Amino acid sequence: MFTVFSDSHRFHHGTELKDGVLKPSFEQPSRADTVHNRVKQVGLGQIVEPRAFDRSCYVNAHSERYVSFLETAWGEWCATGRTHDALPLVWPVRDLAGEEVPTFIDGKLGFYAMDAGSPITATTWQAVKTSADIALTGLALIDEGHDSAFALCRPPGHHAAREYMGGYCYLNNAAIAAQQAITQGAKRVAVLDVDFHHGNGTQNIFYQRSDVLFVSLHGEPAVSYPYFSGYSHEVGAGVGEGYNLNYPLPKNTTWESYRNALLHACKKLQQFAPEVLVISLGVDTFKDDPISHFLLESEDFIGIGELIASVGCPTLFVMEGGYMVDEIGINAVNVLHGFESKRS
Ligand code: SP5
Ligand code: ZN
Repeated sequence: MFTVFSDSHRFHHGTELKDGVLKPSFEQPSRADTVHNRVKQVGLGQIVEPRAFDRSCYVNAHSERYVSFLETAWGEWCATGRTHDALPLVWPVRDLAGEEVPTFIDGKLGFYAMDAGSPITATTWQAVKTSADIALTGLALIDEGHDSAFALCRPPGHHAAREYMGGYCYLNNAAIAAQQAITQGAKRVAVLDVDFHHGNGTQNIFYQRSDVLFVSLHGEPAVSYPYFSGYSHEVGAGVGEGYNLNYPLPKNTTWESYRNALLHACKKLQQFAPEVLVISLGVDTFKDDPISHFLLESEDFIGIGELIASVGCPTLFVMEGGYMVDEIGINAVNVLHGFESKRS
């Protein structure tokens, strides 16, 4: 399997409020390097650089004004004399839900964010743009006839919605790739999200669409970030009703029940028969992940890949979460090996 990777992810290096203090984010550059090293170590296949894509490829999954915001936010922040990471501190919740976009950067940051988990630094946009281009390059490889590809994206994307960032995410890499497949003529595309966290951004982007099926397995919202989405009654709206499928799972979920849910999800995906399947590949379902509470073992990730292979369509793997443990490389590549074992 081809892997798409770039060192440009190192342009993004954020901070996060932890235990009352700003500290380096769980979403660290070492994450992508750990996965990259594992891909090299096991000889998964050729590693290629991303191609460059036009910003119009990000619009449709996101709004024009949101993409512009990401491009210009740091400059506007600096113009106020600040040099530390830009973070929002006020949000348009419920009756504060303004339709007007503030002109001052502090207001814009809140308008275009769901939480304070996505800091913007001087070079964040370079990393964010390259991460989306990695997913788009992976899709191009599949268009060119490869059965699968691994887009080793960082920063991750699945919490980023049409008009907001959050949860370490800025552009929704998986959604941008899925939308690109549709733009290029695919009639049906599916996104399967196996990150520990609900892919609220991907759900938001495709909620009213029947051409993109979104399926997510994740920690139940009552006790799991992002808390405000991921219930099974969220089934899509309008023509999209029935094309959004959530599998919330309880704390301490082990492989046996995870596997049952994934089997069910894969049957649904097979019935939909997508022309391309995009996997939001988070490995924060691992038992030792520092911010999650499932109990998967490293070998269970092979099983995830085997089940995904059973769907039987061209598959783009897009890297999402998985934090601060050496095993993220082993676990991510185990999924890819499990997949390949059933396909080649
Ligand atoms: C892409 C992805 O996996 N994003 C996850 C965003 C999670 N953000 C919330 C982090 C909360 C950290 N809480 C620390 C608990 C330590 N025991
Ligand atoms: Zn996650």
